[in-house]
Amino acid sequence: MKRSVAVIGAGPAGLTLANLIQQSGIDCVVLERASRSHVETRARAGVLEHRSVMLLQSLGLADRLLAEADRHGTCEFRVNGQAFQVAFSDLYEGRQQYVYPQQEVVKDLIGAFLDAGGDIRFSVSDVELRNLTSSQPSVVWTSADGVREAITADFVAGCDGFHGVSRKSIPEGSLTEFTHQHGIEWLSILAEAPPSTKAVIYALHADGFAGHMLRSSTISRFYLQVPVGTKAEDWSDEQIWEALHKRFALHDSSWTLTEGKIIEKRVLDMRSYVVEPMSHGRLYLLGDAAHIITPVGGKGMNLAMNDAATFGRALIDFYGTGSETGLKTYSEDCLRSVWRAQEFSQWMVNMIHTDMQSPFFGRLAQARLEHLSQSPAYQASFAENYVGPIE
Ligand code: RFL
Repeated sequence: MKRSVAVIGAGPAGLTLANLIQQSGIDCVVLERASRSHVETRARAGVLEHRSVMLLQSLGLADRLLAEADRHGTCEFRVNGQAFQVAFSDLYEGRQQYVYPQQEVVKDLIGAFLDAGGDIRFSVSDVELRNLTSSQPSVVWTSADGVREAITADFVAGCDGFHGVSRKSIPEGSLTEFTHQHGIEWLSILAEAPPSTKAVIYALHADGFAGHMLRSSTISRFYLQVPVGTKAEDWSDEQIWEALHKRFALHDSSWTLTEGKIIEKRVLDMRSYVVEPMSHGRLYLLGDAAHIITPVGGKGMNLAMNDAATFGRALIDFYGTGSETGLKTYSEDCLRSVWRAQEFSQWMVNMIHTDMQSPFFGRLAQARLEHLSQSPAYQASFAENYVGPIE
């Protein structure tokens, strides 16, 4: 079998790329380890930046999203029992964030790709990448029926997330890894609870951070800063609700938190990671395969889609004109956005946590929040980073 591009992984990065290049007549196959139903129901991110929505719209892939997604232009911070809001959309020319669960993005992208005749192989295993520095790399895998299959391609797009096979196929010493453990842990909770707020809430409390994220009219995601080394099962549902009530509590307000059935709880690896360069021979790494970021600021899915747009444009240029310029600058172009997002996420991490390294940092967090509550210039800078680049 021969294809122009072999795409490993059907997450936001792989599926955005596959749709983008297929629309330009570049043939590809997508190899996905999980089943279709698994990837279409896996709840993760929920925030799309303006730039990601514009990309999907330009590809005709945003109809359901635009009809169903909630738009948000304000977020709320709570500190010492008092709340203040930042109207980031007003501060950034009306650009908004779109709340649309990642699994719905994935569902839309799979549907559109298959409807247009695309080829996705679900439930594959033992994917191996070979001859990556030659002009005809190959990919070998075992199909859902247990048959060993292979293709040669011009390019391999490694979109298989942090734990995938793509990055691991690059010889040791070819990449530089940048990694940072934030010294904090979050318990991530998904609950069948309607949102108790119209704006995302970030609460700084003496016991630790609490976050109320928005997902849908019936589901909410919550985060609790927990001691390092905590296991999800250490926290009963009752303890979770008690901590959320306590950390979100406001003086002088009748605001209440609506509880619901907890359907997922897990401790998040609060680590940042970037590899440079994001390519090796004819293998290009996209999304979480090349970089992971804390959920603070909601950038992960958006960076994955930006990588796909950048690589897709480079491929279209290559097949259209023979130019390799976009392929050569791919890594550098993406890394600029990646590091900008990492810097912002780190800035926010430092602002909403207590006692990360010492009580000194807790006081710095309070000072930063106070500055944000008072300074229009500081709020404008926050808005620009929170909403994300324009393009
Ligand atoms: P994905 O989504 O992990 O997709 C990779 C796909 O590759 C498959 N795969 C393989 N396929 C074939 N062979 C192999 N050997 C394979 N190994 C893996 C996997 O099954 C999967 O389908 O990576 P991609 O496309 O780079 O997308 C990245 C995003 O998923 C990720 O950055 C976000 O989910 C991060 N994230 C958030 N991002 C945001 O922008 N806003 C948020 O609010 C946000 N919240 C979150 C998040 C991630 C979370 N995680 C990972 C637990 C909240 C959570 C809880």
